[in-house]
Amino acid sequence: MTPELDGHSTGAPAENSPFAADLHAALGRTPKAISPKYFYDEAGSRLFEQICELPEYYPTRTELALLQAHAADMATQFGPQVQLVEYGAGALRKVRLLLDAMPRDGVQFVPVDISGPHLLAACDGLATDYPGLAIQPLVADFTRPHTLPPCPGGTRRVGFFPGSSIGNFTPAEADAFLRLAAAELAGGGLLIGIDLVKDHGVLHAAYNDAAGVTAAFNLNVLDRARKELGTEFPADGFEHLAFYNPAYQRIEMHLCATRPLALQLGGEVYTFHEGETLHTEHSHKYTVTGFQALAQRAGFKPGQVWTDPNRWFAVLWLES
Ligand code: AVI
Repeated sequence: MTPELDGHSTGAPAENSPFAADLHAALGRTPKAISPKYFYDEAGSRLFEQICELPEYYPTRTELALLQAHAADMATQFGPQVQLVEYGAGALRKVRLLLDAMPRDGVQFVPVDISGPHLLAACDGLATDYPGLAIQPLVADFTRPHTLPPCPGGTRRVGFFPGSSIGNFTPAEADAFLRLAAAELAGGGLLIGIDLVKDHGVLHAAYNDAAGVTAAFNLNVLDRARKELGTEFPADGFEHLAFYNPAYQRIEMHLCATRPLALQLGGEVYTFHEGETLHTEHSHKYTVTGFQALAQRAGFKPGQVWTDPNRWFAVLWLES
């Protein structure tokens, strides 16, 4: 059956934007899938902050507790003179725990993030709280080739990639990032946070919170399309779907059509049958040894590991 036209574009100015191009590609492929990077507009970033505070969402608080408890031990892996590179720097909250454990005059801090305004605002705050700290922000997509500031002689370059953000990469993307990092951190190392495979009920709850914040975060992709592209996706046309897929060791998030839909985007019509989904995110869970093997293939030598008593999350030191 051909559904009636449920959404139409009002011809908003951003129709030639990368988001419009990616949304066309996402809706045109089978199965339909879009990059999770489109979650993070202003509203999505605020919703993600709220997710981090949810009782069911354990990764943020577990990683913070690990950093709080072991920052001094982690910092001893780095050595006294360090160029500390934070990948996907964001709000610069977690790195403060490391900086507090490092000799102030031995550190050059290089936060790398694609969002210039956010990065610079976060650096202003850091500079106020850490006077004298050498901060050299770099606005760049850290998953693509980029040029870091030179590392002075006698200084080790150390990467920091917290938050289990690597879980949102496909296995091929994770491998490509680790290879790139191993090359640019040669002679130093990488401190990385990963979310571990665990009881499926715990995982399910973390992505299906009772307050519905994760659902709002997922559905925000459609709000963003409405705001930026003028596409009138019907509010009741999709619902949040998140489940653990053991075959891939990952949580999958989807937007699931509640009925047959026909959506118009910039002159194209895309149909959904009832129950068909737009795949919006995967969040891979690792075992420590599985991740170490991945890192080893990319050129790292596994070092110390810090985990919580439940073994829900791990911070790994990888020598390069
Ligand atoms: C950013 N990233 C590590 C989060 C995760 O858990 O995969 C994003 C997220 N998606 C839903 N809740 C949180």
